[in-house]
Amino acid sequence: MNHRRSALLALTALLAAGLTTLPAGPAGAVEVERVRNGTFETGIDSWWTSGVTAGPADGGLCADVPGGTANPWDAAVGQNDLTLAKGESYRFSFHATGAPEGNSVRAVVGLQVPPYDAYYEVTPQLSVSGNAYTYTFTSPVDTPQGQVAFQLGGGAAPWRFCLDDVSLLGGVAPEEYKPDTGPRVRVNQVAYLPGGPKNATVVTEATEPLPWQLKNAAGTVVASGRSVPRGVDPSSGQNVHSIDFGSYRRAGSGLTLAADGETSRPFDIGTAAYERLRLDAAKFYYTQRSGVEIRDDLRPGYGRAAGHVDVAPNQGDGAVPCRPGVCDYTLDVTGGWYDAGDHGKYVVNGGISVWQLLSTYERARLARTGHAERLGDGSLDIPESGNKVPDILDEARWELEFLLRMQVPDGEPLAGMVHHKIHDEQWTGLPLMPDADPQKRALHPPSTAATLNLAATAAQAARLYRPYDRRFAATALTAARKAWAAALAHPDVLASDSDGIGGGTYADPDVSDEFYWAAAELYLTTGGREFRDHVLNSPVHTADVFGPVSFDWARTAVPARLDLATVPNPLPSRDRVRRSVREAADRYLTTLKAHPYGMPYAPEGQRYDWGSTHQILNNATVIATAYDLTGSAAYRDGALQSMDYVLGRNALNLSYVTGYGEVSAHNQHSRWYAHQLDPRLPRPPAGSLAGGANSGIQDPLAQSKLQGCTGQFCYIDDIQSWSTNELTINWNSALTWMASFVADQG
Ligand code: 9MR
Repeated sequence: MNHRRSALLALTALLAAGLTTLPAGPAGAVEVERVRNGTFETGIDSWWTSGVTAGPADGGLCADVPGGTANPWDAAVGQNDLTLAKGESYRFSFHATGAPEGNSVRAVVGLQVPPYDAYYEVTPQLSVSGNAYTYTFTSPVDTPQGQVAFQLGGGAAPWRFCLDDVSLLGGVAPEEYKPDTGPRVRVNQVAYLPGGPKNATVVTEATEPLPWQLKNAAGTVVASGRSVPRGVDPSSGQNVHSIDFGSYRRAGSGLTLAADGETSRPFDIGTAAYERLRLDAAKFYYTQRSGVEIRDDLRPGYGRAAGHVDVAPNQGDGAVPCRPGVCDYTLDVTGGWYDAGDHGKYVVNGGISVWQLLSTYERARLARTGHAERLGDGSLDIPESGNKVPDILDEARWELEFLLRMQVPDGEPLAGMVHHKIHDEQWTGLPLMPDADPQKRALHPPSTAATLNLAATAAQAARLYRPYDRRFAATALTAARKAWAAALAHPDVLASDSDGIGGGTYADPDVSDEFYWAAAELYLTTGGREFRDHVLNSPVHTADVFGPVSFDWARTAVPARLDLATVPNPLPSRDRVRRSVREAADRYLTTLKAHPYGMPYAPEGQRYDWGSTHQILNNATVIATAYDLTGSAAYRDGALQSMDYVLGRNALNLSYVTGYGEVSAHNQHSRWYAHQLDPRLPRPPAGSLAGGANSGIQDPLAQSKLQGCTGQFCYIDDIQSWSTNELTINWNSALTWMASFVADQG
């Protein structure tokens, strides 16, 4: 399990004074003050300072903060040894000033020892005249080693910080988190296609049909009808109706839908937004690149120094050793994409992401409605634009080159296998620019899954790059064959599910689907009998592989089926493969039709998966592929309708794609798009998909706000919620595929 560490300072407390008991709080609970000498009556007793010149002043504590430090925690004041109780709510308050104007303090309640978990943190901007700040949170843990810290570093210029009236009051009433869900009429806030389905959901107490009106931007009613009561939706717990206004087909912008006295957020009817989204979703990858400077002229506001290129404080990816005892060589594993909001690079997640970007292109070339030229050279504004190679292939190659570097060199015992991942030794805090990561990097052991991911994607690359770069295609195919042979020789080397310190585990106990996928891609590229036989003899070939979640980084049988079904090939049982895709699409359509929010996703017990938005899009991809195979409008409409949930037709009335829709996720968990924590940093770029509702709520922030949440409500647009609100390469690849499909239907 991964844990995001927020670096607090482990400094020894000076004094441990007694606790003050205050009058009884709500419901008879006793309110207990945890901070000692919070009003600085006795100077700065009980407080530690680090990297600042601090002392008593103006009845409080003032600190002169030097300029030019790298991290917030390089200059700080705080207090240790505070007892926190799991499930108890605390009111954290203080008074602070900052001069000159515009400086921020990162105020954290967390763990004083490694791994420095932050249980609560805020970064208010301070004023010269001063303000009182008050927050309530619930502790996710029991610990006697709680810490309050005020982190002040990271700024270029020196400044002065003053603090008073610090309090951490236990036993207060928990603050109920109520998301602001806006109007009860829920629509796709971006756009419906003129010739596509148009559906909405109304949250209402009403049990009888309600009248609705569709209005144009001028407020004129252009269509009307009656809603369909759908009862209580188990994925949200809400009583809902659905509205179908698909018979209205005129393009326009700023339309709204009114029902039950409420008016939806505005939306368009048109294709333009999807043409933009297809590119923005794919442009996401350039700014995730490791090992190269991001050019501000190509991504205004997003330029940054190259990360992990052996320039201090980075320890670099140029010559990375293995974890102790794993190998005695080093590898140059520069390049690739950062996985998500962390600085790790993981082969199995890189694999599915590359596959999906390449498949976006391959589909656009092969499908009746495909427009490969829209992803062509010059489409994505990347450094390679203008090299006569489709930009989406150039972008995927950035990751492929990295995957190739992860292969164990010839002459080593596991030659041909592929290292599972490379990442930091410890989890790092937020924000942290890639070039500022001071951690040691290490290669983790090779795994059969990683090896087969390289085999599959390098084989797929070989057929797609051949027209543009024969040498690269040949290199890729050689590596794919070598990986395949190595995987056969070492068929059960699994990544450890406890290897999750400093990076995600990406452990997968079953690699039969990875074997099937790699064999399928090698077969499609080479026609080789060995690969064909493996496909035909694999139990995965005849199994029902289309579950409630069709595919993801750990479930790779469906990618194989989709490619065997769509990429021309003479496989003997190909009809059955194609039928399996159609039948699966029928099932996802049944789910979609039964769902009052119109999505092809109904996990067992409404337990939403980590990254549920991309699971919905991946299920939609199966439906879309059935359309490509058959041309049947029911599949096309189902795939199109699936986008609605992601773009706003949901219980939270929120688009999960940054910059798309009137209200969209924009605080995704990322170490460098950390605007929420540091106003000088940008938000995620337009077109970044948030992971979305996750019933597991594994992070402390989500645990404190979302305990007991139902399905769709298990989400919060907060940078600290890494389990519900991260951005990742494998989620944006699902968005890229689907956005491209939808744009092609315009
Ligand atoms: O997407 C991954 C999810 O399927 C796993 O359950 C989870 C826990 O291992 O990890 C997710 O992946 C994260 C990875 O471990 C580290 N980088 C960020 C990824 C997205 O949160």
